[in-house]
Amino acid sequence: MAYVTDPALVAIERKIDDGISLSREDGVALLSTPDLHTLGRLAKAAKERKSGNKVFYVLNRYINSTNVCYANCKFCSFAVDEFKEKDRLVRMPADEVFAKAMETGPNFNQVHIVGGHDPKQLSLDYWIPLMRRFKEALPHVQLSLFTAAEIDYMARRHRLSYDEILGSLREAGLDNINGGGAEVFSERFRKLVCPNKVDAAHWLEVHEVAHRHGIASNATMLYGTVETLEERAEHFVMLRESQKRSPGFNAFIPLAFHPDGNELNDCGPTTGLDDIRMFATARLMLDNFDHIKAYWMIQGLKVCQAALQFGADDMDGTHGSTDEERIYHAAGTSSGQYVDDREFRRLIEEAGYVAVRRNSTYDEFAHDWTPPTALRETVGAPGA
Ligand code: V47
Repeated sequence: MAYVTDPALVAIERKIDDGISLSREDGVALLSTPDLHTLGRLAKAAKERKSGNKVFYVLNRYINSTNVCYANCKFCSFAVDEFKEKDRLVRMPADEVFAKAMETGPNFNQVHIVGGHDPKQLSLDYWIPLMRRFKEALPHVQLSLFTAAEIDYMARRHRLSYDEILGSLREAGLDNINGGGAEVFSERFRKLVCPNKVDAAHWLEVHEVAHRHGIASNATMLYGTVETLEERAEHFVMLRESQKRSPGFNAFIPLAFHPDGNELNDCGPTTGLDDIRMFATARLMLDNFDHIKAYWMIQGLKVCQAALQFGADDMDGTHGSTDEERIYHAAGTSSGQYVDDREFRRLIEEAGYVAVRRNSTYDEFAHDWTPPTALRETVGAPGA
């Protein structure tokens, strides 16, 4: 029998053993417990019940196609004012986004693209032909595009319902919606920090409608600014309820705040222990999510490797390039732009797990899988 030093965790362990979902109060207890050993033991066991000895990674290409954004979120260092900051402005024509994906070579399984609320780029006229072009050239590459905030913005601009816009995007090949834009669902937080962004109810609705169209998705929480532990715990409960109403979330990704160059700079960075608590609490609160992602670019490779002992079962992807990620690099991440897949395998095996290559929807591939020869010849030499 393991020794539990925090009495609050005794009742929580009993609930988990009985298959009872944890409450908001349990979430706060997990986020504040000094008993990290028990937290880790419970989260690791929960991970192993879901994904056994597997930990996932993906060969992917990451692109921020525009950094023009009119949302003005206080945590953001990425967005530019297109008139005042022309030297930092990135707004890629569709041909450039396509060429960047193609230069990765044929051997990858996901293209991940997010941008800003850019009125010139967030339109169906831009995205539908580009998505079709991707699917024609690289049918094995899943399209993980947009956040719910971008989809809400695009739907409002086109005066379309979520059902209509997501139907069109699915038809053009959208496989997965990225988890960003969730921030913290609390109304108090959103009013203070991101008042111009989609509210919680609409963020959840976009994902729920997407799931009904067969589009998978992820969810996130931005932690480490002005939110309370109660607000973090409530965010988990809201995600779990949404997953019950309309299943389709694959992974939850805790997003640690990065303070450089934004208005919340005084909050400072998160600590490694904050990060570890978030992975473990997410795993225990989100009992109807299969995957908790420790994204190397956000918490760094070493914290993410440690997170594998605290409930995480995914490290995200290679990124396949040198200069494409801007959200975290503008805000001061010290992670690079690219991780070789051999490095993921080493980190995962050192942690005692089996490394499994995946795509956005967690289909599994052999590490040395390559697309059929005919496709390789049309696309070019194997890369990434
Ligand atoms: O919504 C912005 C966050 C998100 C900062 O689905 C920041 O696999 C920390 O969609 N410090 C967008 N976070 C990124 C996104 C994403 C990220 C990782 C994985 C997935 C996935 C999707 O980035 C935003 C916001 O929450 N963000 N600025 C910052 N300074």
